[in-house]
Amino acid sequence: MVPEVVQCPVRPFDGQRPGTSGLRKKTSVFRQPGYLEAYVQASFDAMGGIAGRTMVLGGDGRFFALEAAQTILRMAAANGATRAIVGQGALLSTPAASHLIRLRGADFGIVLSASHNPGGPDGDFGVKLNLANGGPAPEAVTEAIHARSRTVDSYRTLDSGDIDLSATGTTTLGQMTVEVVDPVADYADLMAGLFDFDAIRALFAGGFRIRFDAMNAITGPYATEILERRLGAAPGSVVNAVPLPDFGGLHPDPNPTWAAELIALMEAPGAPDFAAASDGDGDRHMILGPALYVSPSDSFAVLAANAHLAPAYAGGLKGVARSMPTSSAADRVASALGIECHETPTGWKFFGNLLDAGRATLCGEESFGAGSDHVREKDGLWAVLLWLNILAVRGEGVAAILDDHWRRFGRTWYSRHDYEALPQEVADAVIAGLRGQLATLRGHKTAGLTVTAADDFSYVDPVDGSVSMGQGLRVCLSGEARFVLRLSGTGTEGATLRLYLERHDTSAGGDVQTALSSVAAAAEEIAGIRRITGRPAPDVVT
Ligand code: G16
Repeated sequence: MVPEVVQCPVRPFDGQRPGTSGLRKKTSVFRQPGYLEAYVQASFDAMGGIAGRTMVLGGDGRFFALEAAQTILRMAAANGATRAIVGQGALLSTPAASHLIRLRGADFGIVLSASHNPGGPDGDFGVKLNLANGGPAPEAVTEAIHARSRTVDSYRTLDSGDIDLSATGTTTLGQMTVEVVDPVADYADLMAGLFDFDAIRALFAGGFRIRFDAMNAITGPYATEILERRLGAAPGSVVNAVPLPDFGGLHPDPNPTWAAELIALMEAPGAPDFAAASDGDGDRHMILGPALYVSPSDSFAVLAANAHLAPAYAGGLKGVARSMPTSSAADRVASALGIECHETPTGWKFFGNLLDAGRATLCGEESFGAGSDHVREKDGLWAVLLWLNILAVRGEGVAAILDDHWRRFGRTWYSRHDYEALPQEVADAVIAGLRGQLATLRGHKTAGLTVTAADDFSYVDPVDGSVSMGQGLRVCLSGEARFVLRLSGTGTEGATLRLYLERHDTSAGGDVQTALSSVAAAAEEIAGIRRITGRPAPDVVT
């Protein structure tokens, strides 16, 4: 018997405005009766309805994802979708979901993840919407979802039970076909087509040692299949390899603070030749060499400078793009290569048009994200594989490659200081204080530096002309230095201030924080973060 479509009343919920990357809230907020349903119905309505459409569905396996997947499947069927392609166990990394949407010509995808935020009943949950190009819904759509969420008063669902997502195969839910697929296979095949797997295999066969920390999150099955099974890395190279609903209590954010164990391993004698970590949903990466942390901005610049060594990019890059707070290291590479370099607001959604229009091949962000036009999301394992391809072809280690890069392009010293979980009004006061000074800062001297320009970044998309205002406060300083201040759009507790520090020179060695001390002093003198917040130091330094 075909289950009945039912129309359930629901009240609109406040605050269903997608942030930098989808709607992220405490899991307990998402578990309120009707909360997920109201948001999903608003999303379907904002897309003009989903009748006759095909949806991809998956996520990073965090707590509440399986339940949410069943709810969304029932709603998709009741709203007239004809097909749902679901990762087995409701698992799909963000880049794999993006690939599946493109591969299967799906109309949209939903990824259940709060990315690098912790999971579990007391952690975070999130819903991301991607469109037919495989990329995150652009601002026009996320704003339409928010607008609809304020008026939605009912949702459509099926009067039916759960379906089995634990095994691959095809079934039906009402009139909708549900195809449960292996979450890893298509993505692994894509990677095999981009990179020189023979060269990487030879590298591992020659004794090259790698440690990949999947942080009990989604990349475990992908990394095990690709690195260990297909490329021959030693068994056990991938650690924390099973996705757990609460990430085993880990904070699945690949940075020196939250991947401290991996950092310690790489600092110790006998460290592997190369290490990497990824985040909750598999779109971020951190790269390490023995006693060496590669800043994400440098990682992106190195990838851009060496991408031609991988088969997929052997013909050269059409252009590169980076988010505004990301360091200018990649700009110098683009200039040497004679290719376009775009500066976008923070959020992968801003790269979509550039990738679709063939204006950029590689995109990167300071927040441990890099990717290419192979999908429309950043991609952690892709970055790791491109690094391995480069190491294999050049026959050099991470340190030698970085040293060579800095010799060629100079060094862009870079660090981000995060002040987390601040009372919203306190964080707003810091932002307002700096914004109020922007017009008069030019010529101001402090900490041996002079302000050369200051503004509130706005972006005009060169492809569709859309304008995004208020995307971060920039203060440029003499000596090729600058600082940037903005509020995070991905936190779920209070407000997080991000201070980005940068300075370029021709030296290579030394301590990053020391190299940036005058920029940090200038930022404090001008913006007064510690003075206003009363915090003696940042919570996280990357
Ligand atoms: C998301 C976005 C990225 C952004 C990052 C941090 O990544 O896709 O573009 O750089 O958040 O954003 P914010 O500084 O606003 O917190 P993810 O990996 O969390 O999806």
